[in-house]
Amino acid sequence: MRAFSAVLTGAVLMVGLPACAGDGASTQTTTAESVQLTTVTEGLEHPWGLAFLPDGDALVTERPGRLSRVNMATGQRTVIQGVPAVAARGQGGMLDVALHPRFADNGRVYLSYSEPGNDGSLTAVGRGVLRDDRLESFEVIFRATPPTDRAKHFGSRLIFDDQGYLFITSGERGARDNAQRLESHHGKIIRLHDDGRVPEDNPFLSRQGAHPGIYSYGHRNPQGAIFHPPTGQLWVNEHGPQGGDEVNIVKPGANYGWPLTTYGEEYGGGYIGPGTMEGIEPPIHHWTPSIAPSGMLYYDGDAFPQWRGNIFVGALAHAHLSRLVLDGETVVEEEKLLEEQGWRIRAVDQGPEGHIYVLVDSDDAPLVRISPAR
Ligand SMILES: [Ca+2]
Repeated sequence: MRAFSAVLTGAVLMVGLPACAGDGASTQTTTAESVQLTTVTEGLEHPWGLAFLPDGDALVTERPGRLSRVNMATGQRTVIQGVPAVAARGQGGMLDVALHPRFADNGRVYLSYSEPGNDGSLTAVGRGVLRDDRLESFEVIFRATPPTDRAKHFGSRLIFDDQGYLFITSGERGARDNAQRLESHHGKIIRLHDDGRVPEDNPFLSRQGAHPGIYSYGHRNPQGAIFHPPTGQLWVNEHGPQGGDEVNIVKPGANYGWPLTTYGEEYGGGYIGPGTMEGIEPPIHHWTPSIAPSGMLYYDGDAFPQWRGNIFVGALAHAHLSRLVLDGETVVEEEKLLEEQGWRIRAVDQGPEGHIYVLVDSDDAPLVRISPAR
């Protein structure tokens, strides 16, 4: 505990957010805010998902296969037992964690991960009951088929809506044509009941050969998801190829275009398709060049009143935290925060007191609290 106190003291930084260089009409500096960055815990190995528990602790996943409870006051971590084995290879491993909307009553914790198998790995989602730092009665409720030995583009963000439906963002696993094929779970948004059953009003139930869990298609590698409170709609972000990272508003049955449309190009250059096309749902925002967007947050806390209603997106390749200012469903301003830190940001979430938390992606990574400078 003493060591953690020292770490905490040494890690408190005062950071004035720098004016950001404009690289497009949508980028401008709007905030002269100063924030305090505090390392809550460190030494995490490629952390991926973050979920706050009702008691103020948080659950954090690490890609090699761990789920831990973090005491947010002391930084002390306790490894949760009873988690499934994962195929920790490439971009795969233990990925997201989410709590059931009625976690306080049922203790249910959901995990997405790459499940090992004879034919490679597949993105699986399962749930267990958290009891005394152990996940009990773990059961798989979804598998994104078919399995593949390509260890990338898992997607895997988990989010519940206010009716208790579970949405799973599923990447195309590096085989782009999968995204347009309704016989594949890859490159899709999936919508299920909390036990994995398919809702009776999913859009492709009557389509011959289509997987009934599919809610939308034509996605590449969606790794961030929020429910936009003013509209109740699901918003996701997804990695484009070279350029063409997107924010999309997810509508049932809609086609989001990959690989028929993209604002990006082949790695190293080369035409893939037009940015928009009849019958394709266009992104409401896109980044070219790519920032490699991962976790996403709709901020509605009290700690940063002028950021209420903004969307935050963690950027991996272009290491920063993107703050998007909205006018309705239009992004009108963007600010790049924490560029000086150079962090690949995997996840971003809002804590109970309205502070913002980010998970950094590296083999020796911190969980960082962003709070107002005092
Ligand atoms: Ca698209």
